[in-house]
Amino acid sequence: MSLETAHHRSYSTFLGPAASSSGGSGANGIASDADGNAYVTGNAGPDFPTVNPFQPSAGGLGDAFVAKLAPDGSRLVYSTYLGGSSSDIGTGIDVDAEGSAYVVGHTSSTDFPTRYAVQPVSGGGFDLFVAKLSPSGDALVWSTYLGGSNAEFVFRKGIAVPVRGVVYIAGQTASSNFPTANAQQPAFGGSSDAFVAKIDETVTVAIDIRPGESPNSINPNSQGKISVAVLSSASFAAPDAVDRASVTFGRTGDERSLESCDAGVVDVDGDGLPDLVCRFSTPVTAFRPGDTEGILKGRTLDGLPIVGRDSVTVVPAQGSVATSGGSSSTR
Ligand SMILES: [Ca+2]
Ligand SMILES: [Ca+2]
Ligand SMILES: [Ca+2]
Repeated sequence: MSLETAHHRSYSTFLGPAASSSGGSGANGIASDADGNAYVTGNAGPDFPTVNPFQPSAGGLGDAFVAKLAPDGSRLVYSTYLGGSSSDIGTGIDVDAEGSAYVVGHTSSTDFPTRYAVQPVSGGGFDLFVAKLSPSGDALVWSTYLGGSNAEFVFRKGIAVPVRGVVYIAGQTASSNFPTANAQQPAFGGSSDAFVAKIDETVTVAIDIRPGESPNSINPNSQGKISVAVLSSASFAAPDAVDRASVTFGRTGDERSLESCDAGVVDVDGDGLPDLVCRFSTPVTAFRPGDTEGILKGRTLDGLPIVGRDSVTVVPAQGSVATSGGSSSTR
């Protein structure tokens, strides 16, 4: 039977090491984008072919692979290993409108590659991994463990990405301490349970409004500027990671109030890690009496959304204005 006829342009191809290599490969999950590219994940055998890879060689014992095939099947757009020194198996994959692949699987590696991780360290035994690759396959956008002290597995697809940066995961856990949040069933049922998790890729950063001051007083009638520091942590170097031009700040976080960010670096909280300090136009931040929180939003240089929150005290405080005369508001 031919897979190519006058009406159907199709393909069928092997994907794996060249002949005479030892060990086997297998695919477990597949997705496709609007252009007809196919995205595949599974377990890579030794000598798995790589093209423009994020990880060009195996981390050790069996790794996962992620591969993108061109629409006609004749070419690998990219193909990369993904894994650490122990066993890593990719089981499910989905893709967003920009062509970024999101992969889920399970790993017993304690050195699985992580970045901007929700859970940077394995819970023990097998854990899930969830990872996002750049559209060209040569960068890990983010990657995290997800699991407790016993075994977590994902079988079959186990992943859905309805929109960029929002990932749903389903699988199986034997861990009574599986990490939960906003759980409809907070307690482990015993033996093994199913689980469902949603991951939002927005990176939460620590910020300090008016560094060195407390409380963080803001006078909305001021024509001045408000300084805000984006604080670094061991896994987030704010001066290097933040796209300075992207930063917005104010009562909702969407206010385009940016005046400037420091080119140099300063350690505002004295933890030895240089922080990023930016200044914002007070009128544009739109703070009002009664506001208790300032929100900063932006992106990392590789396009991940960031958000940070800190308390504010708006002066004059609520209740001390517009109390005379009993007149109603004009709006
Ligand atoms: Ca491995
Ligand atoms: Ca585990
Ligand atoms: Ca610091």
